[in-house]
Amino acid sequence: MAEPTRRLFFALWPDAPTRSALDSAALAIAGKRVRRIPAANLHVTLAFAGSVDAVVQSCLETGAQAIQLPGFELCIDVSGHFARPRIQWLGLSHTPAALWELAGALRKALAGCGLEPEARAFHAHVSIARKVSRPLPARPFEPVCWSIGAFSLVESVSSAAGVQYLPIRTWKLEGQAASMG
Ligand code: 2AM
Repeated sequence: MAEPTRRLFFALWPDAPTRSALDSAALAIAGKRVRRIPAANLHVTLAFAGSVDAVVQSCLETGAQAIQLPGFELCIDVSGHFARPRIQWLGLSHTPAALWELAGALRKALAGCGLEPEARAFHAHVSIARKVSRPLPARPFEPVCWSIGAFSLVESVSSAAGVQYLPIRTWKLEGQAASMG
């Protein structure tokens, strides 16, 4: 019998005020006529593992545990569109070096567990609406600045009701911001 698997990814998982601010920004961009991704699902993917068994999950957790990087601040202040997956997103006009480092370290951890390297380059974003064929017109929104003190391993669970993301483990980053994220 095939091993049971879980669909996993590493992410920046917003605290409640950040989630609410991201949802307000998403509403400002998408308006009410576009079906938005539910507020509870908003996040920044750092590295995508896909469907993995318990052995690989444990390897990923060991890899994540070994990461020693500082906390940092980021500001989500732009919106854009990915044409092929038809996603409208919120993103950053400036990606902090610490965020590149964290995403890079997690991609290395994935590779160390035998997973295929990701085909796409890291592009920090929060998906806000799917099945958007053309970029939504630029509209002003209040930038969302976010203290990143931790990152999470998240499970994607699909059901008839839709997809749900469940953070299953969180690791703190070093430094002052660690207690805030
Ligand atoms: P998206 O928001 O750009 O769609 C859970 O599915 C998360 O993992 C989503 O944030 C999604 O990114 C990302 N994801 C899904 N499939 C992926 C893939 N094949 N490669 C990289 N990231 C992926």
